[in-house]
Amino acid sequence: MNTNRTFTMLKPDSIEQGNMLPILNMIEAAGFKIIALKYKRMTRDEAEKFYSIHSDKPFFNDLVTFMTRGPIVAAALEKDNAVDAFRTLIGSTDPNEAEEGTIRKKYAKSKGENAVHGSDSDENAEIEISFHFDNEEIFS
Ligand code: DAT
Ligand code: MG
Repeated sequence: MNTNRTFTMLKPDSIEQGNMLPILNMIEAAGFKIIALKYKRMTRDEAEKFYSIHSDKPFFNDLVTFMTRGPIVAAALEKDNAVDAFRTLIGSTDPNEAEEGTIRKKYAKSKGENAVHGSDSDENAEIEISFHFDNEEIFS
């Protein structure tokens, strides 16, 4: 299993606010190689599946509605220790608790609409990358 890959989405709030390129810039400037990239709108079905681990949470319906209200940018990223390094770059789930200089501190408005997704483990990174990309769409 690869331990140098992670998966991200630039969420609809980032796209709506014109932050697609600034966020991609921060990701590249932090040393991540973008090995797959897609601009798409998720269906409700896809979003429910992607976030199925949260299906019993009170915020699940709002989360799915938010994630499907407009397009997202999905990307697979490569860097040493990618999962942890990317979680550090994006900061805490709640932007009010995120460190200075993190993507969420800079661009997220709330815990619910928090600009970016980042995988939480190597195992989930692989699952999430293959959820959005076929092998021939990955340039590693
Ligand atoms: P993260 O995205 O930092 O991995 P998570 O996996 O716990 O956080 O939750 C997934 C997403 O669900 C999160 O990015 C935003 C939303 N969410 C989590 N907790 C929430 C809460 N208490 N209220 C509203 N939305 C929440
Ligand atoms: Mg998570």
